Amino acid sequence: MKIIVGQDLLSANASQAGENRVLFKNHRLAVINLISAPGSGKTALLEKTASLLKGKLKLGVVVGDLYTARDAERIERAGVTAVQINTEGVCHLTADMVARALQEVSLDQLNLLFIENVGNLVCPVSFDLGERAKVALLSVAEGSDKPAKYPGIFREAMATVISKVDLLPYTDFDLPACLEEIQQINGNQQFFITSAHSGQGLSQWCAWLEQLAAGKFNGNSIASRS
Ligand SMILES: Nc1nc2c(ncn2[C@@H]2O[C@H](COP(=O)(O)OP(=O)(O)OP(=O)(O)O)[C@@H](O)[C@H]2O)c(=O)[nH]1
Ligand SMILES: [Mg+2]
Ligand SMILES: [Zn+2]
Repeated sequence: MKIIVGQDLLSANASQAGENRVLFKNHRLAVINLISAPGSGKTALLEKTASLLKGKLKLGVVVGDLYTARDAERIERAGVTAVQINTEGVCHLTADMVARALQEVSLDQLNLLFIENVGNLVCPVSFDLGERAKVALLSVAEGSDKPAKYPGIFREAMATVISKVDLLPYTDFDLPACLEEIQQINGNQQFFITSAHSGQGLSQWCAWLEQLAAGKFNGNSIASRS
C-alpha cells in the first residue's frame, strides 16, 4: 500500500482553510497572506503600513516564525495588535495554526487582517490559509532572476511588492526584466515598487489595501471589471 503523506496533509489543510474562509467571510474581513523569502521586508512593510493606515483601517496581524516573538513585538510597537505563531521548526504556516491564533483575535473589530507567513518562498504557497489574497514580496537584494526560479508564488499572487528599491543603485537587479518575467508567469496582478525606508510606493500600496478591505476585489480579478 502506498501512502502519499503530502496529499493527506494538503487535504486536511484544505478543509481547515475552508473553515477559516467561512469565518473571514462572516466577519466581512479581507485577509492577506504575505509570502516571501526570509528578510525581504515583510515586517518592515507591515510596520509602515500600520502607521500610514492609522485612523483609516483597523488592522490585525498574525505572524509566523520558527522561533521568537520578535516580529509580533515590532508590529505591536507600530500600534497594531499582533499574534505570534511559533512553528518550532516548520517552514510554513498551516490553516490549523492560523485557526488557533485567531482565537486570540477580535475579528469583529478589524477591516483587514495580514498573515505574515514564515520567511520561505516555496512551500507556504501550497498551504491555503483561507485568505482572500496572497501577496508576494521580492526585494531587489535577492536578484531579478528569482520569479522564473520560484514561479509558484508569483502564479498565485494577487499582487507582487518589489521591496527595498532604495537599494537598487547598489545591486544588479533588472527591474523591467523582473516585472516582465512576473507578468509572463501571471499577467493578472498588481505591482507595487516600494521602499519601507524611503516610503516610495507605499501610498499606492495603501490605496490598494483600502480597496481590498472595501471588498472591491474578488479572487484574482477586480470585481467591477468582471
Ligand atoms: N534598505 C532597506 N532595508 C529594508 C527595507 N525593508 C526592510 N529592510 C531591512 O531588511 C531587513 C529584514 O527586514 P524584515 O522586515 O525583518 O524582513 P522579513 O521579511 O519580515 O523577515 P523574516 O520575517 O525573517 O522573513 C531589516 O534589517 C530591515 O531593516 C527597505 O525598504 N529598504
Ligand atoms: Mg518578518
Ligand atoms: Zn514548509
